[in-house]
Amino acid sequence: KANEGAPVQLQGEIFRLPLPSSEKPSEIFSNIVHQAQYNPHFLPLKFDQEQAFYATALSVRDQLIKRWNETYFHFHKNDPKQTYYLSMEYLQGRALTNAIGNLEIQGAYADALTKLGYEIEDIADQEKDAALGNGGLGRLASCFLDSIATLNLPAWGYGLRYRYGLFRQRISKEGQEELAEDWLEKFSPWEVVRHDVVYSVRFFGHVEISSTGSRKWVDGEIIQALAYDVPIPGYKTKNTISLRLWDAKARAEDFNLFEFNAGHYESASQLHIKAQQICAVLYPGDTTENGKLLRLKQQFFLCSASLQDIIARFKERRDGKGTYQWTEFPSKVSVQLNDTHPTLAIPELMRLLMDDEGLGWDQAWDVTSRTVSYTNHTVLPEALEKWSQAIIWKLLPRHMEIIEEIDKRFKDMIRATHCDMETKIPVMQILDESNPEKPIVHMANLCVVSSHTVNGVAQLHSDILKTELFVDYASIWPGKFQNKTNGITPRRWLRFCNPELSSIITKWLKSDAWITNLDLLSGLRQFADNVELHAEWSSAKMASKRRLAQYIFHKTGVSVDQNSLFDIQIKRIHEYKRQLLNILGAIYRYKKLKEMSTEERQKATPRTIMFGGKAFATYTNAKRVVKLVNDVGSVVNNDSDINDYLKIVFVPNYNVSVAEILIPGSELSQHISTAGMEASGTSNMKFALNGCLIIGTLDGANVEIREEIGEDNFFLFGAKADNVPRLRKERENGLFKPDARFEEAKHFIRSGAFGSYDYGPLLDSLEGNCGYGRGDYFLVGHDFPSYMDAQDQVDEAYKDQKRWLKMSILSTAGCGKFSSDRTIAQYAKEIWGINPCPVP
Ligand code: B1H
Repeated sequence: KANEGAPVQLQGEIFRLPLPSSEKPSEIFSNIVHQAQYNPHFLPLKFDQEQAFYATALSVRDQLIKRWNETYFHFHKNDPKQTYYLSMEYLQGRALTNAIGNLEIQGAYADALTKLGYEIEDIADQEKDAALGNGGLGRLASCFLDSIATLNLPAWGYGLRYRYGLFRQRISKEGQEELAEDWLEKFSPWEVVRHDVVYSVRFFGHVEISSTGSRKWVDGEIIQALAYDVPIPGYKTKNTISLRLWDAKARAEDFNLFEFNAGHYESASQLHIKAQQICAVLYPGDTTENGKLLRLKQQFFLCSASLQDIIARFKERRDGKGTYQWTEFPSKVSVQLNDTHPTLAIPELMRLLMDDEGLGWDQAWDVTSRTVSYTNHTVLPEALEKWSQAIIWKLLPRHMEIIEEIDKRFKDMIRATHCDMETKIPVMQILDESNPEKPIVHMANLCVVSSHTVNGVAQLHSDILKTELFVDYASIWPGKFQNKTNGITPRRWLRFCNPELSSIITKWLKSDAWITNLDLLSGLRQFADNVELHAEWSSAKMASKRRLAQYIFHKTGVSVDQNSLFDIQIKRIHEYKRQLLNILGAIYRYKKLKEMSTEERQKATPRTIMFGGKAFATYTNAKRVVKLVNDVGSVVNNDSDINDYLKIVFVPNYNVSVAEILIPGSELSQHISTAGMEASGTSNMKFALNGCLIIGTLDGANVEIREEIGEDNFFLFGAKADNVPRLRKERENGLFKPDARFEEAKHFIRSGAFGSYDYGPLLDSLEGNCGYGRGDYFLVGHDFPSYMDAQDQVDEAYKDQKRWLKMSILSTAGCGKFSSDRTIAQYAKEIWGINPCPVP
């Protein structure tokens, strides 16, 4: 009665009230002006490109938030099963062009900015990359989010909000230098802090056992996880999902005011300092014990905060009969582990279910193992995580108990039901005590035992998982293993980064439906010989090459010939990726060009060989490769005899936005890892999609790309994965006869042709007895001759531009399979069991 006549209690409904539309071109201009005036992050004295970027981004954000709220409500109302993607890395890159592209308001924003006196490209160029990832694994997570939103799937991403993302690379005389990348220097216009989404995450402490025998983890340190949400818009849909990034902060009660006022500032705010460390950097160096502990804290922080959030949301859900039973959890929730980095989600979910919710072991295990699935991204032994049991006992005592119990029950199960496998227990068990000094936990084993599904990221890689790395598990659980070949989002990696080529494709296919149905690209095959298409295709490529040449000149001062073949290798610097093979080939090319007569030289195909990529700060041989490429470049690029035929460029600070310039301008790209070592690769897909030809080994997704685009359109070389172990053995037994060209290239470096730096240790890794990191473990010497032969074929093919253009068109035409839309649709159907839930 008292409330009669009072306004309707709006509660959450407020977010659904109609707003004045700001999507009309005429209103975008005033919205940007509004943001500049009412969201004043800067003094009102100037409105230059940077201010214009922030005002524009905030105006786009308003539109995203509107769609976002609708998506929340829609999911809430429909209550579908949801997937939560847990990843320590997301390589988002820039968001502005992507957001206005996905919302299809590119033209309206361009017009509004023109009115303000700006070009939209210059404004977009102001944005800093969000580089919360190292490489392919993090970029894959970001492509997946784009596809999840576009396919209207009910799924969220969870990650960490690192203060400093992947380091900024500077190239000096010494080689690579690393600098902190301050992506939050001003602020990020895309994130929304959720002050009402906060969870306590415990570290250290001990396990208390009650009189009834129940266990509880108590004491230790409590750090709070605070949610920052980043909206992820789908393409041509209202659906806008969330990437929830956790930041760490200490509680006010842990600030000791008394101590502080006594002048003991550090001890007064100890926990605040510790909280700041957790999300300070992506991948803190883990050569020290302290570094290892911090990395483990990061992993647990992500897992604990995300699972508490997932459980809180599950408890809010209702069907017709009221709240759900715990047994229904796996039919409402799926959790995907992006590699083993979030493995602790497994014991954390067990702990929350048993110790907080009161479930027994069997029930908790049933729920957990039907909820969690695991993607493996590498078979490299050094990347398979092994944590010392001691450090887990110290940081997470209750979780270590749970891991022990999982291991014990797994072994009991083998003995009881697979007694033929008993001898395999030592390699299958989760806890490994073979070195009594340092017992360890095998995270991948814990994942395989606890997940309902395990997948690899390309067919060859998934086969290797089933027949080698996880062969024994596959014999007891053959149905557990799947393949999900990686993909890339065609929006960012073709439509937005290469608008010229996109328009041509749309024109010839008479529709832009390929943007969400990439298989339609196969329709280009019928025009592969069409001279008109050739002319358009080549002029689009020239435009992108011109833009790339300008970028290179601006960043490095090297002027490159726009008519030369643009040959690119961009990826993390790693011995297995064999940038060393590429530069040795380039050195040999240089030496031969030097030795030629002027007439002979004039017959050569001019090339610009570009490298880009970061070396992990403590990976010495990788850093030597960076230095070598730069030293070779300095000599070659200043040699007037051969300048018209060869340039070698190291593009500094390779990241997502640099890739968006390099890939459209590429004609040849190198994916030349030792066979069996690159799980998939995803840049290979981006290059091929943009009409770039590939020189590569039969490794990772190269195998499937070659199948799709046709073997005539792929420059293949090198050992096959099956033969690699035998070739290593042969090498060890002194049966390897190096090619003369290989020896010549190495001698040339040793002769000091590229300066006085001591490349001895780098070259020594190619000599001697074979073993990891020595004796040419990566088979550079074995593959060198076939690599050089394939490079000769490239030079010949490029001389026939008609043939080259045809191959280029067929590359693009064959890339339908490599859309992350296809990958995600398969995950949704075959692993997650979720269905589209489009906002009307
Ligand atoms: C991939 C990683 C990775 N595989 C450890 N594994 C890391 C391992 O910070 N760490 O400790 C970070 C990343 N990254 C890559 O995943 C594969 O090498 C690529 O071949 C693959 O395309 C990509 C996505 O599946």
